[in-house]
Amino acid sequence: MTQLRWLSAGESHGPELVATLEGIPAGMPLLAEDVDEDLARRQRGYGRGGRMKIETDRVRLVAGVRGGETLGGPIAMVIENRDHASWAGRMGPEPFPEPPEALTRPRPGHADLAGGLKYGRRDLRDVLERASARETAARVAVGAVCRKLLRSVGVEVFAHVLSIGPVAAQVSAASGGGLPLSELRERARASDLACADAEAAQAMRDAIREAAHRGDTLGGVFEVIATGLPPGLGSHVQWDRKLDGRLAQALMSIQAIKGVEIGIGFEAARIPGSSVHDPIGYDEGAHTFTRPSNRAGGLEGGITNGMPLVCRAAMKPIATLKRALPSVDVRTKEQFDAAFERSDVCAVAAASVVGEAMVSITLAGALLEKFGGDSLSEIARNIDGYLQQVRSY
Ligand code: EPS
Repeated sequence: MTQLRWLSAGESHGPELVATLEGIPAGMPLLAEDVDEDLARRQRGYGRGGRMKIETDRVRLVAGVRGGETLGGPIAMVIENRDHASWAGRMGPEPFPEPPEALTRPRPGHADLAGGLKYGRRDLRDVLERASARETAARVAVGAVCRKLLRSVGVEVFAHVLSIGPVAAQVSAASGGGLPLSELRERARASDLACADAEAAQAMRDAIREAAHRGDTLGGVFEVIATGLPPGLGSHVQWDRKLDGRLAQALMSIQAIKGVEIGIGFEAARIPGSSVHDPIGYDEGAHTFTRPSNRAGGLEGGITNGMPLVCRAAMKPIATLKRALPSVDVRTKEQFDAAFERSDVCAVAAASVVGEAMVSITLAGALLEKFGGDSLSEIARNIDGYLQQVRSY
């Protein structure tokens, strides 16, 4: 069994973000531009703040790739934080000549206070620098490599935004909203809010603009879909091998995500079983089982069933508010408004790209567990053999 492992490191205003990824087979074509495309998509979105005007995220592949192909060893990637240049004397590993001004007014909803208490830091910058969603650039880099592996075996992963604040798009793959998945993907790709419903996207922009005027922020819901998955990824036999549980953890670990659904999710709790479960048919010609609906979202018993995988994640509004909420200075215990430097008003479109990355990483891990080999050709052979077995079932 091949195990996919990865870690990220880096502070939001430190010199660089770093990611290492192990388990990707040898012989997979990989260029920096494959990663940069996803990094650029993570930076867009109506409602992003000033930081995205400073950064132009690009990856440097520093290990595990030679001549445009993976070697089978750990892949190491570096993304520069351009903004680091303006943090001289306040960020970086060397002792500071003068103690930098401490950030002492925690933002409600951010990691500031809980992290400060836990790690015993009185300058809350020591917490927020790592808690910041800037870290998601590293996840997107890891996800882009995993996406490349998935694509080489016919699996596509994409996301689209379903709602922002009170405004909802009138499309969904899980509820069979009508749009073919390829069109849903194309429309979402073309939208600055990753929303496939152009009319709703306009209303979302209006809502974001109004929130910005009020000094407020907005959250939303995005959906991640994976097509081309073979049946049989994940397993029912042990709790930590169930793919639905692993996907939920992967999505919930994204900064500001407060809820995850698979298939019709919470809706399944409100309607009878006969309206929830997807009937099973068989196509004699194609030697394949068929499902007229996909309310399960492609997973039964924690195992992929051959239908598209559909997950949704709910993002809370960003915790850094221009019109700050009441807070307490951790040194004096006096009541003050929370700290504000700058912030995004809405980052749901960006989070949807991070969602794609986290789903891609999870699926690549499950794929390698089932078909793992040391080279891409070995994996392709293993998949072919298994699919023959499935067809003759
Ligand atoms: C982000 C970079 C951050 C924030 C945002 C996401 O940069 P800065 O803190 O320098 O403005 O814009 O992070 C948050 C909203 C947060 O609460 O941490 C990025 O690269 O996505």
